[in-house]
Amino acid sequence: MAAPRKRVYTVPTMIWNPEHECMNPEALRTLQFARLKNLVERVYANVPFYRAKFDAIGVTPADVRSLDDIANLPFTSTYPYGLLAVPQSEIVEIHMSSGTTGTPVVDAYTKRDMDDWAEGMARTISGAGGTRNDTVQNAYGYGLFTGGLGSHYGAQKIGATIIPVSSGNTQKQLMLMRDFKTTIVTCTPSYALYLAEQAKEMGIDPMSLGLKAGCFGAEPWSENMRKQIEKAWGIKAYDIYGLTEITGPGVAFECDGQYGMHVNEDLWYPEIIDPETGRPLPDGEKGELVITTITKEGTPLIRYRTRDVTFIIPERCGCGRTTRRIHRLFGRTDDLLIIRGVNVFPSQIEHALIEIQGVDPNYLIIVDRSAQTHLDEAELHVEVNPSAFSDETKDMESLRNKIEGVMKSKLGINMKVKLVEPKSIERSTGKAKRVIDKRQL
Ligand code: DLL
Repeated sequence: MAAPRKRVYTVPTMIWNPEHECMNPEALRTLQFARLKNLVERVYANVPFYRAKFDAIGVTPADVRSLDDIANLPFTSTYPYGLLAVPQSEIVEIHMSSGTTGTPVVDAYTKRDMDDWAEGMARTISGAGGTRNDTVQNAYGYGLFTGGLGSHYGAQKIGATIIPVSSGNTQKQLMLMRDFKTTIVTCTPSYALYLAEQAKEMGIDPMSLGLKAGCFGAEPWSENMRKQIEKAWGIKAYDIYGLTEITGPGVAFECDGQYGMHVNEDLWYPEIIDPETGRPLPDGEKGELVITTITKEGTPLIRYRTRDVTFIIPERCGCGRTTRRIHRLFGRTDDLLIIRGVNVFPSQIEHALIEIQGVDPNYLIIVDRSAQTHLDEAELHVEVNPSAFSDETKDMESLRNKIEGVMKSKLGINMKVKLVEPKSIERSTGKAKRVIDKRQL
């Protein structure tokens, strides 16, 4: 019998974890099934919410006999509180976002969850060509938002030098890029364009800063925008995906091929479903992305409906990774607005308006992307209540300022408010049209 051959990887070193990213697809499915089974057992035993959902449709962990049986498990559509599947003492960090459905979501991580998150982001930054020799300027916001710390942990895991500058502070960003010779930038795509624009205004040629790549995500963007960013900076711009409920960024990322984002399937199992019927769709068909967090300990999610619309690219990627790719996102099944990276639901605006005296909760939000700054701009038209309508400019001015202040403090976005006459906003007998999105994404 021939001696067993030494395992040799012929893939480029940029693949952070060839063992999992280039796994034989059958072996990957076996691993996914083992992890799914373990997850189902854990949540059934520890999370009353899941046990009740399983019991309601007569499914027990013993009914999960193959990976395909995932289709028999119930979806999780909203992210309820109380999903902790481990004692609180096991939780080492929490993050939060305004939530993609309008209700705030809290994600609680154990030590292992933190490792998986860093792993997902290490693969992401490596996918963009990052190594320990790189300097990563992290301009995603630090704090409860997952973009900042998620990218931080990933960059740290690959041993790169991190500049934890967080978002904003444009002049300082450019100064840091120049002084510390940043090679990779991580931020929202709109901010990347804004930074380039500002650099030019300050007389700095962005190309002269010597960046080589950027990891951009957290908001919708387009191929056209990618071209603009790449041209302005002379870099490769990579699309990266994730959401707070499913740990944060690092769920899926582009490789050098820049066509579709590899899902870290050994950690987060993807499905595409028909959003109307809930029926699973085959690879290649466009629908709603559903994710099961097969290794998550703190707040695991079974078949979480992301509301993001994409398809799984059926062909294997030429980069050497065997993990499946999701196409660049097409949009969402709901009406979530992402303005400068901040998630806003029209219903949240409505709730905030209800509390302000003198205005009716009749409003229209117009979102556009400035041709000069490439940043999103939101204008909110609000109907003034007839009892509060005044000819005094200063009264109207102070009401307008008040609304702008409330929007900033409650929703975290700067909106230009325009007060309009009572009953001037078009009414509808069906669903009200609250949003006009003029952005060409
Ligand atoms: O935005 C996590 C993240 C941070 C991803 C940094 C990438 C980079 P949330 O604030 O919970 O989490 O928002 C998640 O943002 O459901 C999508 O609708 C949208 N989104 C995220 N990445 C992309 C992308 C973070 N690459 C929601 N393209 C998701 C389009 C994206 N939309």
